[in-house]
Amino acid sequence: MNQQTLILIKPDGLKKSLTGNILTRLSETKLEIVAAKMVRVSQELAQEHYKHLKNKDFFPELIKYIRGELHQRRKVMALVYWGESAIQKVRDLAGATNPEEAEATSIRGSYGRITTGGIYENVLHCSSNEQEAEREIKLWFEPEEIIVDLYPTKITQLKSYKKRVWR
Ligand code: DAT
Ligand code: MG
Repeated sequence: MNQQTLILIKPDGLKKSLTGNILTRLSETKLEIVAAKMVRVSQELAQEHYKHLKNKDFFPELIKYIRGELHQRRKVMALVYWGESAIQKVRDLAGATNPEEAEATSIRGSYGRITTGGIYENVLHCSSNEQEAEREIKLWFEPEEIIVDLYPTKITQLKSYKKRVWR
């Protein structure tokens, strides 16, 4: 079954110059990239993305981490991968959430670490199921940023609309 999944290359992955390595590993899946961009993550976006973890002790640090406050890299790379069993293929390649438990050859096993402060720096995020993938893709991307139609859309008339354009 064809699926789509959200991937984020997290600030530690960017700081360690792992973007190329991670994309190369992901290309083993033969999935198709249907969207990609660099994002400066707002407090609101970070909290919404990780809302299922908001009661955890590590939540405040997790928000700082995904916003790049721990790596002086205030950006993540966001991508949508599409194809047969995309969610499981990417999860398998990514490895376990805890990088110390992740299989050594997985992406997190190869490049992740746990900081002395207990943060799981696991270099990438990937959606965990179809419902989460839909929620996350709609949170991170506008329909026109994705080159295929993944979910139903509608046209809406915006009354007063301000937009930044090239001067
Ligand atoms: P995943 O990123 O594998 O989907 P998750 O959604 O359960 O895992 O957690 C999101 C992130 O939160 C995870 O990438 C790292 C962090 N995290 C999860 N459990 C943690 C823990 N016990 N201690 C520290 N950080 C944790
Ligand atoms: Mg998750």
